[in-house]
Amino acid sequence: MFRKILIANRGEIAVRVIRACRDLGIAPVAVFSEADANALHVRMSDEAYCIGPPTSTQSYLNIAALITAAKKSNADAIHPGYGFLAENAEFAAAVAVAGLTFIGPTAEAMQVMGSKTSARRAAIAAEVPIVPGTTEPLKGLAEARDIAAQLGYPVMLKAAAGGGGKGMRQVAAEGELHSALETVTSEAQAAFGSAEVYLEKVVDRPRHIEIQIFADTQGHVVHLGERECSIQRRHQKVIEECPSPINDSDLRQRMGEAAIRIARAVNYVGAGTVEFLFSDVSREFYFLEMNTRLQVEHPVTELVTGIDLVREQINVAAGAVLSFRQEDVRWLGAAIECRVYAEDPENRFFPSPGKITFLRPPSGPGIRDDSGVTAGDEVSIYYDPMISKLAVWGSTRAEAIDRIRRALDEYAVGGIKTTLPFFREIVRDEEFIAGHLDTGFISRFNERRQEIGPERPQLARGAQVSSLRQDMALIAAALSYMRAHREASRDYQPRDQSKWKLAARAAGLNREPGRRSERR
Ligand code: MV4
Repeated sequence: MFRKILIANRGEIAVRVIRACRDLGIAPVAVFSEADANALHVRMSDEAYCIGPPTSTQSYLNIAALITAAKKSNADAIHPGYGFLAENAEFAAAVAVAGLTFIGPTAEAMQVMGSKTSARRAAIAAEVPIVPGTTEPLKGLAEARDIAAQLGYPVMLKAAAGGGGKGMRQVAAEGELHSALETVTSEAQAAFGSAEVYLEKVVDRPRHIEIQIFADTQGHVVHLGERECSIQRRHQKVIEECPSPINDSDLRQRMGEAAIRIARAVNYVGAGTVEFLFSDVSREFYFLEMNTRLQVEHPVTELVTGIDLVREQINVAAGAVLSFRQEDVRWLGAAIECRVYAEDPENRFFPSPGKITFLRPPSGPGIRDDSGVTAGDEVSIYYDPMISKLAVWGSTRAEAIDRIRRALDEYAVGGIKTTLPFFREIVRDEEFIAGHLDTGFISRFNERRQEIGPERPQLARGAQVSSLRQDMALIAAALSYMRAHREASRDYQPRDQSKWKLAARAAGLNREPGRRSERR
């Protein structure tokens, strides 16, 4: 087993990997940019190395600086987390060349899955259904026209080096094909350094359902069931669940076996996720892409299967056999996760950097909060503004929804805007409760919201609360706290607070403070 693991990441996922290291008795080594010198993941490690200026390209994406830190610390292995270099084959190869273990699949498996066209060819070889379309790069407009006509419009143009919704465009009719092809081709070249583009037929209102797989170096490959990730905003997942509300054990088995065949086709090792589009109408699923990393939403699978995916990643990377077999995997109850962002949902999800002045995460039965921050921390503009993942477990989906409602109401963050109020509305939405989830969920939800209007009608959407009113609310909250505290206390308290009361009454604050105020 490893003695020391360097974590080439930051934020909540670095904290998650540190926790797995502690559970295994392995010393975690942190790295940090100049902006993160005081970050939680640094404070939680025994040892930490500065790897450069705040900009990601100069720090968390700096392969040479990371390898230098790993060597200096005498680490045996590197865990990449997700994002940054997690799916970078060059990094995986550089780690191996430095004589260290990369906690993840081989560079070769990453390369095959990195190109969406070669991933589609791998799926065909594994006899897994893919979305109808091409598996070789398009050679030009004439070929694109022929194939699109065969597939039938609408079609989707996608960049082979893209993925996760980056570099794709829907084409409704042949008249739009020429300009769409030019746009996607030049965007692909600019964004990914590859102009390769392919075609897919559009799946109408699909669900995004993905299968967690796990493989060891001795040829054991298992699946841990599905996650439903259809609720997305601008191709970013917002809420994830396990199991999918449309799950039945037959579908799970068929998708799970398909995912295992794909993993075997590329000699996969470690944790991986096979994404499918699923049509409620036909109940067919189609391979979309494979993510060769631990995913943000892994906690919902952990809550339902009871398996620690990060610990298993480390075990497998150290050469151990998987600690469980397929028949040991049991799915119990339901889990739901919300990604909490430092963004203002009342202002088009604009980033809300700044100091977290107050933080009270929820707790209690079935609650898990994977956070990368504490009170007093600064949310900077340099990185993804996700500050935590709130995940809950319940014995049924209905119980999980009750718990996540309660947990979201308990969750209090001061100093910055967060997406918590947005989630409080979603988890009360009828369509969400009914499990009617597909790619159009968020836009339909936003339409419903506009019809109903804001939750608190006295405060129009986007309206600013003056700083005076905020201060008044703070004083009122303090007064209410003092009163409650005095009433609960056995100690004698002179009832001589009249100056405060008078001042509060004069200020028109003789009311209960709003219980959902985000600012404290
Ligand atoms: C699609 C699609 C419909 N047909 N491909 C791919 C990456 C993902 N983030 C969005 N992707 C889609 N690919 C074909 N052939 C629809 C989407 C899609 C989507 C998929 C799942 C969940 C939300 C989505 C929102 C917009 C588009």
